[in-house]
Amino acid sequence: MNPDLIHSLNSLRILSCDMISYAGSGHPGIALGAAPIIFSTYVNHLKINPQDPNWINRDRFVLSAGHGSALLYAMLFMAGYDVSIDDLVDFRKIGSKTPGHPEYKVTPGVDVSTGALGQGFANAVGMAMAEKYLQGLINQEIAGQKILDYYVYCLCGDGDLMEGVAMEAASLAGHLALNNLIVLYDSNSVTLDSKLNASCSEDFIQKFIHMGWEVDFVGEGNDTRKIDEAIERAKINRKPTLIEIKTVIGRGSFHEGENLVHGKPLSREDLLNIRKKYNISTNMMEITENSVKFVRQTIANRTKGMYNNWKKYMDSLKKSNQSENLRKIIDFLETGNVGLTFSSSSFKIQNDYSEELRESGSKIMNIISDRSKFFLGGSADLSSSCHTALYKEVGMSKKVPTGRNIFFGVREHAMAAILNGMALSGLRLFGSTFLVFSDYLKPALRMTCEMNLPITYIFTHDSVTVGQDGTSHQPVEQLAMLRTTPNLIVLRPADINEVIGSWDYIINNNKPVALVLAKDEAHILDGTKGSEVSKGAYIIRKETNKLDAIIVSTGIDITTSYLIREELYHKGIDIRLVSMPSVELFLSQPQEYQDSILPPNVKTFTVEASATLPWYRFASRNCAIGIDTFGCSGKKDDVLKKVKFDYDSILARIAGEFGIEITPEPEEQPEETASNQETTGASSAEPVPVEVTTVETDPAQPAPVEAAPETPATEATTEMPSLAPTGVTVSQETLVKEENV
Ligand SMILES: Cc1ncc(C[n+]2csc(CCOP(=O)(O)OP(=O)(O)O)c2C)c(N)n1
Ligand SMILES: [Mg+2]
Repeated sequence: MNPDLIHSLNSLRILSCDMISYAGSGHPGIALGAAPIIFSTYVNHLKINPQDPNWINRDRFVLSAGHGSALLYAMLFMAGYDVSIDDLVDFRKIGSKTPGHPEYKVTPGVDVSTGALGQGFANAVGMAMAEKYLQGLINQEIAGQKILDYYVYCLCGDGDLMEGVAMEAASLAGHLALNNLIVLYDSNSVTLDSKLNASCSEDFIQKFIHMGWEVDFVGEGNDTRKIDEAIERAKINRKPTLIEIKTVIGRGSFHEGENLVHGKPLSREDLLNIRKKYNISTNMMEITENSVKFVRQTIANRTKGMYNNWKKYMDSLKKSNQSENLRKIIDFLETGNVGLTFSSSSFKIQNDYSEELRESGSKIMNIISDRSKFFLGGSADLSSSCHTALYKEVGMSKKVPTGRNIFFGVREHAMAAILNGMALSGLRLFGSTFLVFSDYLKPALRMTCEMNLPITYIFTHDSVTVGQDGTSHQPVEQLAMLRTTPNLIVLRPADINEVIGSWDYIINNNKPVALVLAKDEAHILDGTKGSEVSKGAYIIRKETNKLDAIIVSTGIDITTSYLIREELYHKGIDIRLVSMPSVELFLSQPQEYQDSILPPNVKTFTVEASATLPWYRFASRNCAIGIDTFGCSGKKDDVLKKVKFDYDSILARIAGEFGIEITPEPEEQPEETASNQETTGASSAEPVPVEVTTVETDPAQPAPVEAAPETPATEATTEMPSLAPTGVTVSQETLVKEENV
């Protein structure tokens, strides 16, 4: 073998181990064992330009085994990225370019944040899907296009392959035949705690074959030629490829082959020992010029032509007569412009509008989807329940990679991790499931937030009112979980006005968002405004004379709060009603605004059908009204009564705080309505009107000074328009009239 290559490879090993010992923490096992894999990939295969790390047609490299960060950073330095020896010295220090595990947008050359095992693997699947999608769009414009033809490489370990999320994603990758995906499996049969066989005895090769992958095997992970050959074979496969490469963890160290070397810096003696074994005579954190030169030159010789030719090709394309579509695609690739404009101010909604919120959500996202091909998404097998299908679009498949409805299957966790991978290509994405199952995808949603990716999670069936499916389907604590996730904007709109406002926020702010929608019907409420959603909270019904108290409420629960507010007004309690579609957005407003909506020292109630924990920062003592127990299987109204979140119970609690005792009406068996019988399965084509209770006013009380607006409760039940949920263009003619767009 080429002695320069061997010297460079060994220098990479030593430098990585130096970094770890210098920092006092890190993972030398993978650095010593998997160095030949990463070295071969960078030096002999990746189509990259270290001087242009964001080149849109670069091959992507995902270090799913993120604990190998030192190895990656040392490789990036040697390859010529903007990472210096000083940056390597700063490994794991605050503010450095070289954090403990790879972080997106921190280190040039790092395409995605990894470290939580399994995520990177699934991100790589998403990246490969995004490329297929974009390639498909370009292919419709130019045959034999060369704008995008990159591979996604992923280096993973035993730990990644044990994680469920990787398996979910691998299953979908096989199904979609993502032949642009090459996974390099650092197979050392050792993990952090023990040998792999203490917990795992399956045959990954067989497993992947059954999931529709090509598989390959390299028996000696130190043999870069064999690794090269396997990668060359993988490039021409018609399926995704897993290359199992047998390595020895901590190769060369006193503890090679043992789990001890996985995550403990090598001792001074061991650093000297490996220097001897690998024939490297540098001091700590030093590297020979020759080794760096060899790597940089080999990469440059191999890739310079590719890069320059691609540039020339793009220049000539841009000078040629491009179709409008191609122009948009090139603009998207170069600037990230997804060509979406959306403003809540251009919508006018009928006063008597009424429909399930998930359906309102569906209409708006279908309007958005008409405007940009860079907007797409899917569901973990619940699009017909969440109403998140793009009606004019087809499903994404192996044959039709341009399908804009992604069938993720019942794989919530992979859905979110794949969305992350796809979003890294600049696409605007959404994914849907029931709110209760947001727990299934939390680790990937967390990564969405860490990386600040503009993904919209649409969580429907947002409270115990899902009813008869029972506790497994009734979210209680999920909103608290979402609201405690940093950098996530949680939006729980009250009616279609706020749904439109939510999408306005989503489209114009590029943030990770959880859009939480009720399955229940929502009448439009007097006072709701789409334009106020971005402020997080606003007054929808002001106190009439004097401010006795405030009710803060969200989502569908505002309807109940509204009725209670009116009833209490007639009992002499003057309440301000505040809609708070987003706690996070409200807290980001200037203090003055916050105080104008929620003046300090005013008795404040919060009303939301979910865990009360997030509300204590606003609610007065004993005034956070919510649900802190699991629900139960039963009809919606019965469930609400059982968890004491029905109209009467909430009214009695608030009134009780003012010394007014309200005796709930004798319990009646609620009538069987179609709405509370419906299960969480796909909804019927004809929405069914819900019954609305009429509020009795108390004639003994003085009439309000200011006439109360007509409340939804006093309106007759609105006959809802019929909307076919699938395969039909959503008509906006009578329901949502958009102006000036
Ligand atoms: C989701 C997750 N769980 C646990 C860890 C902690 N952890 C980091 S590496 C590792 C062992 C991984 O084993 P393997 O992939 O075989 O890596 P190797 O020891 O061979 O380097 C564990 C448990 C993690 N980073 N992510
Ligand atoms: Mg291992």
